[in-house]
Amino acid sequence: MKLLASLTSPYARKIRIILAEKALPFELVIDSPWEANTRIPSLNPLGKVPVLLTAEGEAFFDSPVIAGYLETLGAAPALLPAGALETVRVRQTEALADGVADAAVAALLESRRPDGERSEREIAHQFDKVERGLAELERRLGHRPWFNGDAMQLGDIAVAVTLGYLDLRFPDFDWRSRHPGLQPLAERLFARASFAATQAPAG
Ligand SMILES: N[C@@H](CCC(=O)N[C@@H](CS)C(=O)NCC(=O)O)C(=O)O
Repeated sequence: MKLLASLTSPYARKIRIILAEKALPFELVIDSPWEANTRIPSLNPLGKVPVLLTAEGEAFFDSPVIAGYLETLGAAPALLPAGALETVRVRQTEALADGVADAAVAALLESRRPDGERSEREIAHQFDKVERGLAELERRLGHRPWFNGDAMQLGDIAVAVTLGYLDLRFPDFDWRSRHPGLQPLAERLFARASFAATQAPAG
């Protein structure tokens, strides 16, 4: 099994963490869709990482689909519950966390546009999504240790990965003081070996 990923993608990090938590062997192939010689568009027509290549040569994308595939391999710990409705609820947490990451990525790309092309209005529009998304995640978590069920699941991983991405790209945003209710869960997950081993390189 091969995972094509960039080292800074939050979606790819989510998958690397799942692979580590489940101790599934895989080869990490570093590829960036922004590089001229990238293989990504030949495997994913959307031209995005991550892409998972199975041992049989099947390509899976995007990250929620890859997470679903990895669950079918049956390796412990289960990161999705047995029940269909409970699974939808975990997927909702994941979708909200991924959506916050989508908005943060869009804000970053906009902020990197040259002077005269950059829209501060667009950046603010994306940060409204980040802010609303984090507020809703904080509300949903309340004082519980996990978003869904009584053990770490896919939703918890997705949320912590998104918060880690905000630390990487927007350290001044300071989600900890804006949404302190998310901090205990995030710090617990950041301390896990799977998170430590997949931290993005600085820069
Ligand atoms: N929904 C996708 C998002 C993947 C994504 O946006 N990846 C970014 C890197 S963080 C990418 O490859 N962008 C290249 C592009 O949009 O052309 C997923 O969950 O896998």
